[in-house]
Amino acid sequence: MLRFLTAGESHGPMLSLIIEGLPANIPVDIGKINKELAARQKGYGRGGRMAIEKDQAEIVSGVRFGLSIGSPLCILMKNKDWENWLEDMSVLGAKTKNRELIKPRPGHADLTGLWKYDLDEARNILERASARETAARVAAGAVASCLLDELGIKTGSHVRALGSVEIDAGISVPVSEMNTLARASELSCVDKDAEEKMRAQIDKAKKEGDTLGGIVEVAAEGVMPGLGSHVHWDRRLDGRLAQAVMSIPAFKGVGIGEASYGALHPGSMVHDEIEPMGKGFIRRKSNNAGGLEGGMTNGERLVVRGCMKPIPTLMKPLCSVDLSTGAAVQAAAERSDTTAVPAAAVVAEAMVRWVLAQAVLEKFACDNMNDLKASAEQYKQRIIKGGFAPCMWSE
Ligand code: EPS
Repeated sequence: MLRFLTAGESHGPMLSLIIEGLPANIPVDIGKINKELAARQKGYGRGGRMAIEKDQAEIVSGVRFGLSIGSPLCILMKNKDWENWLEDMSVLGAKTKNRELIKPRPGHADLTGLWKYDLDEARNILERASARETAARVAAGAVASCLLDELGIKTGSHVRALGSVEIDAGISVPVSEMNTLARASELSCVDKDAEEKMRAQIDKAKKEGDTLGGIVEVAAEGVMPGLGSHVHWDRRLDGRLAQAVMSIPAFKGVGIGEASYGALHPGSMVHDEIEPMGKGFIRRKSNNAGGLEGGMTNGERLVVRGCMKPIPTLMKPLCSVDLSTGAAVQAAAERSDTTAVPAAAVVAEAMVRWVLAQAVLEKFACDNMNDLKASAEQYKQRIIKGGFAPCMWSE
């Protein structure tokens, strides 16, 4: 079983990641991991923290001479900001009263967290609920992509909406170009007109002490049919992708393919008709299902969208209660981002990569990359010989 754990507080010494279940002989590209970490850090609308950090992964186990060795892979990422928090985030030192959080922010984990964890102030909750943890997830997703690359599975991500601005609905970018285009944009937006409008909304929100959410899209191509399964609820890949993406801080909705279009139109306008292509291949006339039917990948492009709410730390704070006096006050405000939607696209892509790598290893359970490739190739050849293969394999 492929799994990962992360540890680390936002202003603690470092983030750590342990990945278990990775097959041997996967080329682990540290350059790729650091590139993804850098992509997560950028984005117009970020706050002061990203000017302090330069997220870098240090691989300390599980890799030898650039290849995974099948043992747990451990990555450490230092928080540069830690040196500004030495006393207030001390691991074993005496408790300080600085930076206590007693005015919980609506929309954040603060209030419920302190009830649940028996606290009188919410700093401990903020520290772990912070989206800082997503840096470790991005590293995990980058390692997963080292495996997916070997099988020809490519992913990409971009921002579809930010604030009330949406990109032109007709825009469809090939996965092979998606990250080149999106990452050349400060807002990970492939539509220049929309990008300018998004930027103006961010400027306005910042001036007003407000924050903005948005919609991100992740796509994958080269995904073989048959990942996931229809046979049980927790094996359906759409459900597992939704859980993974929904677990990103501030995400409140996930859709596969044209999810809301499908809900509002009749079946005749929604389902993706099947047609013969000749030479033993078949194709679809559309891809509203986003590459998933019956909880399984179907060989079409995989499309996952996630809706992110605005960040709950507002510089013009909302109503709250002072937990030391019970008085009505304004919620706590401290350094934060006006929006982190572009970063969230990178994080969502990491989570999709992770779930795909898990699903691949469930379908082709192997301890090393050569066996895995051979097993995937045998599966492909068996389907092609059957005479009705997906068009992704037609060349
Ligand atoms: C983040 C680090 C945080 C915020 C943001 C994301 O840094 P700090 O809290 O020190 O300013 O920039 O976190 C949140 C918006 C949040 O709600 O926690 C990061 O590394 O992505």
